[in-house]
Amino acid sequence: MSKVALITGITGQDGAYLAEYLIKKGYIVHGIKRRSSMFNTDRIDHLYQDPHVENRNLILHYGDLTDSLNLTRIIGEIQPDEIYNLAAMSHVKVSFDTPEYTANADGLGVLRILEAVRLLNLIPKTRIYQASTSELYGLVQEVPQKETTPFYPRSPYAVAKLYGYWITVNYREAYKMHASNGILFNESPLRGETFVTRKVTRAVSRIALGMQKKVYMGNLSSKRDWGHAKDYVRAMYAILQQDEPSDYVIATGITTTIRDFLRMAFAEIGVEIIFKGENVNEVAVLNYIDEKVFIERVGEVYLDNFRKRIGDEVVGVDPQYFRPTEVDLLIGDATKARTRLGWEPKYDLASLIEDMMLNDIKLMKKESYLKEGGYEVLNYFE
Ligand code: F7E
Repeated sequence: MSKVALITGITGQDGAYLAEYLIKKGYIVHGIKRRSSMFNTDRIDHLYQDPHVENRNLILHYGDLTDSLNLTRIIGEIQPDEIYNLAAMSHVKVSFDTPEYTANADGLGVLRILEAVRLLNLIPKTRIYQASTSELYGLVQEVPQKETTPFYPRSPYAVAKLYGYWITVNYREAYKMHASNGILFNESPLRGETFVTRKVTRAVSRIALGMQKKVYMGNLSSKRDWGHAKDYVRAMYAILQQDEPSDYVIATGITTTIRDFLRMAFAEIGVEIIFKGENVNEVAVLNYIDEKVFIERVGEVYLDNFRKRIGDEVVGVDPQYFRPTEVDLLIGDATKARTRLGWEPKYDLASLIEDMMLNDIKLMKKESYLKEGGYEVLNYFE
């Protein structure tokens, strides 16, 4: 008998990687997606199966973390062995504009899942993974951050996630649930376009192809510990395979500024940028092209135009991207995950950026119609 998993947030970055990973392990994967008037399943289209296919291993349900009846019905019907709660309003800046919805989905949504499992008498069967976040550390109380580091959330998003974290711990202790938190620090080519890493790799690709002149950023000095979501979904799975539930930090242990991330993304296509000025007047200027690398990564046809841009400003600062309260520094210590789960990341920051840049150059070429070619079938783990 195949194991059954339920993934909330299956259409998101981590949901898509996890779905593919679990299907490859022989699971039947159910996913919850929100109804939208536009298609919102791009990231899992390669896994999609027509409802008329027999013995499907991917089944999607409409639902929402704000709807208890819906969640309880789905969990009751499919009786999952494992639930991965990855759904959330996940944009930190947007959470300042939609704080009540964020609290409802990201905080109470966790309670709804835990309660559904309890009320349906599924505690002995169903294991739960709660997607907690490095944003919980906020105004960091310790460097690097580990499982015992006190939390100090700095956004409505992180405050809602704090409730999600503690209600998971509370249900574990009160009702002996196999419920665990993963405190993750993660990115990938599937990252939404408005998060900083993807915004950068997308913009650098568009600048290289002549589709965009400049990118406007927020706080260039904040530091993040970025790892590849592909590595991180392996940790989620491993957490639920443990005999005892527990909470784990999953991180690379390396922290980098947004400024350096920009430098590295440009370097990936053989381009050197130089930062000048300070605060809102800070800019980055195109300084040098290693033409051999540019041709290899971007293509010879784009070089002439790009050469003319040496000396141009390609990065500026726009205060609209500043946050009312910022998280300045995140760096995780994943020693517990390494020792107890045997988890090791395969990607470092350079290979993560390489993966993101290759993907975005390809995507942007398609978008600009400068290169022909149909959509490729993606297999993230091949
Ligand atoms: O910002 C700075 C920004 O929006 C990272 C979510 O997935 O990861 C994410 O939260 C940093 C911040 O992600 C821009 O001020 C500068 O310091 O990519 P982000 P986040 O806030 O770290 C954690 C793990 C989660 O759980 C969250 O759900 O970059 N920054 N300039 C910028 N950020 C954005 N978005 N755009 C800029 O132009």
